[in-house]
Amino acid sequence: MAIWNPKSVNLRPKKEQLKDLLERYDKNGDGRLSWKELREAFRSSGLNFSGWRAWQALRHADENGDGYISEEEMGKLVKFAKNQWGFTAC
Ligand SMILES: [Ca+2]
Ligand SMILES: [Ca+2]
Repeated sequence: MAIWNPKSVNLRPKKEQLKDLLERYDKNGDGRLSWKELREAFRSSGLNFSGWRAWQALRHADENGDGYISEEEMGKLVKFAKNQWGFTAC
């Protein structure tokens, strides 16, 4: 299932949707997305250069600089993906 659906760019992600997205890709269940998990998320959505994109998105959205995307930072991540690549999560 493609959840970074480019056809629904006008929709604004809701809090529950962000949480759902996080849980979907949080493979080790620590409640946050690592670069590896982010890379997998992009790759499974069919994006090229998923590793590079994951790094870009992480660097942009990781506000507290811990190297992970938390639930609070998901909004920024999704916004970044939308603005940069026209992808949206919902
Ligand atoms: Ca995780
Ligand atoms: Ca963070």
